[in-house]
Amino acid sequence: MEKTLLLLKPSAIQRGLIGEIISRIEKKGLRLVGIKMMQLNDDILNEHYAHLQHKPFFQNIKNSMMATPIVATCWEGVGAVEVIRLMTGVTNSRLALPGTIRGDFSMSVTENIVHTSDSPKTAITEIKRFFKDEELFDYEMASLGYLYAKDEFNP
Ligand code: IDP
Ligand code: MG
Repeated sequence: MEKTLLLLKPSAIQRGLIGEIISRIEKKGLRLVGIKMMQLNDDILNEHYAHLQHKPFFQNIKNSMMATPIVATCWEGVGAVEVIRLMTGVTNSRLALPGTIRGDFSMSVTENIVHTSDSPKTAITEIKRFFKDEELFDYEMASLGYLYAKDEFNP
């Protein structure tokens, strides 16, 4: 099944939103397969935000991501990348729709609460960046038969 990365940024930690956000994803029906607290540094952020390295705000983003530890989470489900991306909302939180994480909890572009992988290909690279193989778990989810119909997911 598809996996995706969700990082709770320092803005989520400082705003007291860790539980709320994890709870939303849990209730939606994704399976939590990895979770840990980490202090990010320049090296990992240069890699993670390489697509923004020439932007004038690059250092600001990195500083924002290093301000406190973050909580890295990995989730699994059918179409997990798209589902969590939709639940995240657009980058500029002021334009993110109500009901999304950014739309409900943030007024900022930079301090926008979460990072979420934007495609299945990116998700694979990003999960490897933040989790070792042994930090990801495979276990039976008792609710699976009620989360999906047999023609949607049949292990
Ligand atoms: P995403 O997080 O919605 O995928 P990206 O374009 O990948 O957005 O940008 C990564 C992060 O960089 C954003 O979540 C946001 O924190 C920050 N960022 C992106 N664009 C801007 C900007 O124009 N000004 C300030 N910060 C930005
Ligand atoms: Mg992105």
